Amino acid sequence: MRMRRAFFAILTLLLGVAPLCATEPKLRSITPLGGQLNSEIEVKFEGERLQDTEEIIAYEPGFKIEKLNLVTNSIVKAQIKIEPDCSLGEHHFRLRTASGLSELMTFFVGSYSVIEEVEPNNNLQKAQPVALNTTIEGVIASEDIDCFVVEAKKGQRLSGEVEGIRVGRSACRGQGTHVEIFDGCSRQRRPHVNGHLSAGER
Ligand SMILES: [Ca+2]
Repeated sequence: MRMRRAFFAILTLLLGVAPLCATEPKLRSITPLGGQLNSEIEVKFEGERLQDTEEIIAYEPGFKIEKLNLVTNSIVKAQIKIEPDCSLGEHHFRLRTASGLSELMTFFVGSYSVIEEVEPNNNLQKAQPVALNTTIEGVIASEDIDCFVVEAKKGQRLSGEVEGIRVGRSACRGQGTHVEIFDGCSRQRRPHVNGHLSAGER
């Protein structure tokens, strides 16, 4: 009799927990992944059960949510102002809905204007032309090569930086970033200069 009571109590507890988990918001992505300092951009949050979003929580100062638009159950759009005093680098956003908090997602703030990567750009012949002092945003779904071409004068210093974040541990295991610079005329690889070019991942 004591055993039957114990079984009944555990079953009731499990049945009570299941509906609570199903109401929590699920945040899968933020696009764009970053923005320029002192600008206003539209940011799209995609996931599940986002229809009752009430707030975008920014964990660092420097963001002003101008407008919140609940598009569908899986898409929320927000007009976000990146204030002049916002710090450069990685920031963190989370959605608060009437039924819970979403996962934490990262958002990068840079000093340059942001453009999207355009595929195909997998070899030097198809390199995407970009202006200097530009941030290029893209997503690596699997192994990929991205080529970009910039115009520079002889002797001009060129600095490049890669910031990458893994989305899902198992799908991206072993993934890394690597940067090479080629001379546009001779197509010869140029040696890296210490401190001027870096690639990183987390
Ligand atoms: Ca590519």
